Amino acid sequence: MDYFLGLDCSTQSFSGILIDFQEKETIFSHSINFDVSLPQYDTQHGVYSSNGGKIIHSNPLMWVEALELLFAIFLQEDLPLNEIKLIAGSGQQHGTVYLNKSFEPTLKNLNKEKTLVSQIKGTFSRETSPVWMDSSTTIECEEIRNRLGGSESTIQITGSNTFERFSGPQIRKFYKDNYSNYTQTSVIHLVSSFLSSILLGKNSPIDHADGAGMNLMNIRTKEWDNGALDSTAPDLKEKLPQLTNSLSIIGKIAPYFVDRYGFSSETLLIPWSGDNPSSLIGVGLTRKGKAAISLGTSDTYFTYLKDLFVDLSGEGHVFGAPTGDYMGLICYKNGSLAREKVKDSFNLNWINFSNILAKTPPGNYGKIMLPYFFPEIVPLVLKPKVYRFGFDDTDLEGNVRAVIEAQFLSMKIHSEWTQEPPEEIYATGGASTNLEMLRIAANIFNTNIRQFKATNSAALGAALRSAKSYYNSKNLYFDWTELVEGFLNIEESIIIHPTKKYVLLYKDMLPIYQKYEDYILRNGEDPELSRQIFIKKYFKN
Ligand code: XUL
Repeated sequence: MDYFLGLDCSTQSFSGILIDFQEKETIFSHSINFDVSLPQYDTQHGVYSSNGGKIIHSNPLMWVEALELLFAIFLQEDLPLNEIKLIAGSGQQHGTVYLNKSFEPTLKNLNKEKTLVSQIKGTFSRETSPVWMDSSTTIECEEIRNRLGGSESTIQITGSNTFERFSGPQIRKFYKDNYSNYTQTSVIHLVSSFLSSILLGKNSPIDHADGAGMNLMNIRTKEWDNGALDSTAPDLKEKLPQLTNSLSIIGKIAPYFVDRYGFSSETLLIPWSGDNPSSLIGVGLTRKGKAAISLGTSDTYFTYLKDLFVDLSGEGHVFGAPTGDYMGLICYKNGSLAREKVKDSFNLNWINFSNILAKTPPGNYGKIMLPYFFPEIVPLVLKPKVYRFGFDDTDLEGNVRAVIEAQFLSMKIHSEWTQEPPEEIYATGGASTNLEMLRIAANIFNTNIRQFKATNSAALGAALRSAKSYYNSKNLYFDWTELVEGFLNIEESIIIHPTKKYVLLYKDMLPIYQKYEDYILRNGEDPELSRQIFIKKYFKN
């Protein structure tokens, strides 16, 4: 039996999907919500927020405890763990974990009678981990960018401009603020490579896909870039794991998991990757012409890129793709948490929320929102504030529609750099179950949106990467598309088509929305007149 396990440690939960490759089916899937199942860590939405939402950390021990909980559930469910051929995982991107010199020896000598958490808790040189929602490193971004010769050369070297949440600026801040703890750090892992190390029983490499989200890897050579390392912090190379291909087998599962949970000692491992690169596989973006929107804690828009090209405007990122190629991505912090803010401020549930979307008109009577409930990545907004034009915060229907229209209008505007208008967009992530939201996206993008049954594409992507790597090692080279499609249940997916008259309406609304961004963020002209013309054209006759 060829079973493969995919794990995913995201912002708010830890998930696992076990697939049976021959039968092309998912035999078990489970998610552990951090706030609900591990309340002793006292997180809100999986994180700790301070300094007005600028500093956002999480707890690496909580992630490990979630892994232990999940494996305990596997045992209860009597899953055939000893039949699993290969395990892979993915993690929220950019977050960093700081470990002292006892980390690796501890992993090599784990006692199966004790929990992982109790054994590794003394191995951190920094108790908490800055995660992708953190935006406290603007100064460090500027310092690194200047040392690398400005934005354009930073983008050409690392695939992205410096971004507050990226690992390099975060590491630099730690080195500046906590020099003594920095010197006691013997290894800095990403969330992905940290968890990969736990399963491997020693330090795991970082895969090229997730490594690209650090401002430290050269996007062309896929090696650590000496200029970027030197611009970030001293002696950094010694503290970073190796980089490797996303599909390379890095070893076998540590004896601890064989003895405690009954995995086979022959279970192979490949490095964990980032959640977005893993989702790229999980939704089947393994060839040109398609894009995906992932609607989770972060909202992301991503495409598969056969060839490398970068966004010199500096808003987008190029990461590695687990296929060995590339992916283009933009990321929003005001994703599900912004939607939730609106929902909660009117005491709605998601059903009422959708019903309101269904009964309000596209264009929202010209009510426009810039939804910066939290600091935003694209466009860069460091001080959160919600701007409303033509309505206020007491207007229930106006707010519900405005937040969703704003999210997709912004996504359309800021994804233009990926150049290729997609033939179809695949939707994934928790909120992709909401058809009313997807209808708005279809009209704004003027593209069919395909909704799949499975929403955890990151964990599924990890399981599929496992299968691909395993069969490669047996000289059985499955085509990616063939491999993924078997699990996607394309025939059961739903397609949402754009409606021509609304496509035209949003075509008019898009430049107005863009002008509002310019007006608020770059001192542009007040677009009130254009908004009035839009209202007159669509709502006053
Ligand atoms: C991508 C990003 C987020 C995280 C969390 O650049 O920051 O999507 O990966 O999911």
